[in-house]
Amino acid sequence: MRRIRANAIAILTVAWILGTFYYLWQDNKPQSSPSSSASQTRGRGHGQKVIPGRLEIHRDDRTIPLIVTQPPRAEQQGQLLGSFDEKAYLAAKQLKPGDDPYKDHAFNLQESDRLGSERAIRDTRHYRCAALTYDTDLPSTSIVITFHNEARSTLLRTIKSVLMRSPPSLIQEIILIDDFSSDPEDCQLLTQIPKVRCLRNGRREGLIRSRVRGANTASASILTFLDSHCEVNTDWLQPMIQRVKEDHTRVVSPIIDVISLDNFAYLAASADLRGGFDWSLHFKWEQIPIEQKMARSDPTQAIRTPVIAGGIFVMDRSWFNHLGQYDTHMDIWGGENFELSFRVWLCGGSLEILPCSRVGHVFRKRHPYDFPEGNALTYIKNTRRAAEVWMDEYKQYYYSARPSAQGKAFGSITDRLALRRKLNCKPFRWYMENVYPELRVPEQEAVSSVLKQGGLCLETRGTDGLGLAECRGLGANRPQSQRWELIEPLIRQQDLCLAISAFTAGSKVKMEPCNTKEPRQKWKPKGTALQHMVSGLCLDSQTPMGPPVILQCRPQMASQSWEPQVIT
Ligand code: UD2
Ligand code: MN
Repeated sequence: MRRIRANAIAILTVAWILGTFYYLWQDNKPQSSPSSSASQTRGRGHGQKVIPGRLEIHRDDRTIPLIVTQPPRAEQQGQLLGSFDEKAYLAAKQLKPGDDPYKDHAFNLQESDRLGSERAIRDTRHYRCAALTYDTDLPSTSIVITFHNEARSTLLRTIKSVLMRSPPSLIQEIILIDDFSSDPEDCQLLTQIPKVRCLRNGRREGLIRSRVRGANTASASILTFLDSHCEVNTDWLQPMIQRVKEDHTRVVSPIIDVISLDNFAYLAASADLRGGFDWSLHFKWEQIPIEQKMARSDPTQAIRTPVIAGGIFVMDRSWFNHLGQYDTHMDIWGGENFELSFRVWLCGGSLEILPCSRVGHVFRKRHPYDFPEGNALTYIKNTRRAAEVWMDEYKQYYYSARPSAQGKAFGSITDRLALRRKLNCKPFRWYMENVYPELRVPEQEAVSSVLKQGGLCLETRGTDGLGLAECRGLGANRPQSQRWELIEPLIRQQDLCLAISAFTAGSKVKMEPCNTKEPRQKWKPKGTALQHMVSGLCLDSQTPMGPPVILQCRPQMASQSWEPQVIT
């Protein structure tokens, strides 16, 4: 008997070991997808073809590939650039000895020029991205690039990187919008490159109206926006088009890698970031919230983001048009990324960052171009429009954070408000609760109110009792017992706060010393009701004279309707 058991254990152990080896071998096997020849050569792991330019670091049991994307071979070059004379184009604009290389572009032009129009860059994706495959019938895209006085070398490198590192069938066209640059030839000469078109603005429009102009002439069903100083990385396009093909309401962007403005080194950006902002509508990169990070088992998964940086994204063209393109009353630069992000989330879409798509961008410390109305006023005008149209009551925090915005001109927003109504978009509160709950609402200044229900007022009695009573006094004569301060999440009267006694329906509500960390004291308004945040139950004056309780929320019920009326 014992021998049989020992044999069974031995057989099971061997089967387990073999199974594990088979699993690992499967996982490391180069992907052989009949659809994509690219994925055949780019599988990861051991025992596969050595790809020229590919370096590998061996560490423990893992192989971390450092794939360096190759410049195209000489014979491809001709096809890529058509009749375009690259040397002449670049040679016509050269830094003169003694010129400040940062002056015109706010990056080191000398370094950019020295690099030439193409170079190998490191494949900065997570190694598991290389094993992904994409549909063979992805729709093609129109690339829209607007620029004002971009350096020739960075502009050309942007275009060539797109042509070099995208499957040709996915690139319908590259539309350049020359936003009234000093030299029309910067754009015009580039149309000798196959697929490149150039539209020149008759006056300076700014990037927002320029992008709309580009989108309006695009012929592909998908739009891809890029800044004019980017370098796209290996397989940058397929993940984005795939996600949009699967759901046209998604607006997707890559991880934006950093191209150094000093030496043009291509640096990998962190894959744990998403777009965020503060109440002054200043964009910032922030860490993905810890719960979301913990839930991410697959590093190739899309990252939900409250806002996008703005410059690099892919969007279905019909969806872009349906949602109202951009607010074309915004000028030059700034704020359009918030407006677009709020609109996408509130009107039925979503925003994400795809870690398997990487695009490098030269981030600068100052604007190298002028703002006809001034930089500050333009930013205020644009962000004010975004706040006024989309942020509802939350715009007060924008004005508190940016007091200089008050009273500044921002033009008419009638059309955008009509658009919001037509699209039946959700209130900003929904965005705060569902998309960006991490954005803290600043502590409000204490304002005293009465909490009215019908003709009665909520008042305190004795040490911790509560009940409804006739409202007494006016203004300064209101008794202390009927004065409340609603400072989310607390409902406060001097040092005491409204608290539930237990988390179940029917539990009595009483007063106790305030403590912002105490879950029993946390409330938020829900329509005219006051909802206890943790239990989800609502404040209810079940027996008018007795203490209020918490019951299931039924917002239409008179006993749950509390109207805070500010005491003036
Ligand atoms: C970021 C975005 C940028 C835009 C901006 C907010 C990225 C990588 N970049 O600023 O796309 O969303 O935030 O508005 O997310 N341009 C014109 N006409 C003008 C001014 C600029 O065509 O009057 C072009 C410019 O040449 C460039 C693009 O617009 O190609 C964006 O301008 P930027 O590079 O100065 O903006 P950036 O990257 O600081
Ligand atoms: Mn830029």
